[in-house]
Amino acid sequence: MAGNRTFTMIKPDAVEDGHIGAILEQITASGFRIVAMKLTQMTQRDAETFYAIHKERPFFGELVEFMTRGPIVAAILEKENAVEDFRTLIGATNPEDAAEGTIRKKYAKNVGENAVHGSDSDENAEIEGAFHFSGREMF
Ligand code: 3AN
Repeated sequence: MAGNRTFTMIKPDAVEDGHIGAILEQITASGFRIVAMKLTQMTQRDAETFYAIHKERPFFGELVEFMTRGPIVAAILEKENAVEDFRTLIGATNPEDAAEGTIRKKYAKNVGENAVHGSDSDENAEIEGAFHFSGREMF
């Protein structure tokens, strides 16, 4: 199955703003199948572990605070070339640089509160999916 799954989160800003339905509609209309999904909230320890790769970055504290402030939707998605195609669908990290029609262009507020996460490699998709879901939650 390598290469056809990615992991996403609809982040607290987009959940607070009521965009879960619209974002899921755009994801499924773009050909992604939902393999696993839940509404959940990350603890401080969860966020520090999930984003450990960024722990030396100046925005780490802000990132952890933001990602834990409210519920998120976590999901595993399946499609051929999932990681790359999903990164294209969500657009650039900074919504100012994101292409027209992308999820971040439509719903992100700024580079920190940027509405959605998308894995950046097949390896990270696997790690991130396994962080949030057990095998019996994947379909
Ligand atoms: P992406 O999510 O597009 O892969 P990364 O991996 O560079 O972007 O950053 C991970 C997360 O850290 C971003 N989704 C964003 O929420 C946050 N982030 C990135 N750069 C900044 C920044 N300059 N200031 C605040 N938060 C940031």
